[in-house]
Amino acid sequence: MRTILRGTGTEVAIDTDGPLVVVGERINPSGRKRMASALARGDMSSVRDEAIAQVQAGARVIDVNVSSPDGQEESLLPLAVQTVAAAVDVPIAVDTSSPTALAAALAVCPGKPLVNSVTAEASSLSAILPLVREHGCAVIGLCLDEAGIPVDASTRVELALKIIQAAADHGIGVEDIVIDPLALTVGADTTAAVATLEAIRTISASQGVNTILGGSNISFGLPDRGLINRSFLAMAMAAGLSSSILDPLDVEIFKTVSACDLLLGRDEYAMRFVQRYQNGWRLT
Ligand code: THG
Repeated sequence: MRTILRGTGTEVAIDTDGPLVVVGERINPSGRKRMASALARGDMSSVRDEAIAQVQAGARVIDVNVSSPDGQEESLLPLAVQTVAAAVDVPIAVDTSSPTALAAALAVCPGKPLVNSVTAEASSLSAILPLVREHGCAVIGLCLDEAGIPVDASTRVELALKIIQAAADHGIGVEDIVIDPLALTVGADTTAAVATLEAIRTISASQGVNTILGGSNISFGLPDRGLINRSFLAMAMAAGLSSSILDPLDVEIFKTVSACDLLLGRDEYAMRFVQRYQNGWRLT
């Protein structure tokens, strides 16, 4: 299945049979004090610079998250989306939990963005899906509801089905849905990774739908988080993961993605792997 996204100049397909689509995560003030204070001043220079750097490093979609405790998201998100669209030609993932900020951002976002995200909560489905339909976007469906993130895989699969059904009721096709099964930390519960991998396997096999994982929650509270994150990504790709929100400037994670694409038969003649190696793991 192919989920088509469009930027101002490029079309990207998240494809259950294709290489992993890397969504750049770096436009996000959480844990980045410098970006947070620039955003609070309405200074978009770091947003522009991070968009350009991530595309140069191989990101094919740019996630834009400007959430902050002091609110302003309704004015900052459209501004950040316009800044990214002016700086790079790739599709944008509009990352917000605020329906009003989302509506304002979609009104100015060119192409066909990826809405990040809707949950299986009734209030989220009814607020977000009409916007997705109206603007002809694709949408990430998070496997959580009023009770939170289910610990087991089978309840996450049920929530994925609920989102797919609700989207169909709003006239949104399954090809425009990307399911995020979410990851809890293995530091708190050593069955956490297995549950997420099982959810990816079941959702992609039974529905044929595209999947995405973000963040690095899996390793929270543990040492050598990069090692855990890269190992988990390799396993998730083997389970059928088709896209991931990650830091493309982290060369080690980018190398893992390239090696796994090759090992999963998604890099004919090892062309991309060899080319990236020859480029010193820079540029695609
Ligand atoms: N699923 C979906 N969307 C998401 C997430 C997800 N969006 C947000 C998040 N999770 C993915 N994005 C980030 C962005 C930044 C970081 C992690 C995930 C991050 N920031 C460092 C910190 O907080 O310490 C800053 C480190 C640095 O300066 O480089 O780790 O799961 N659909």
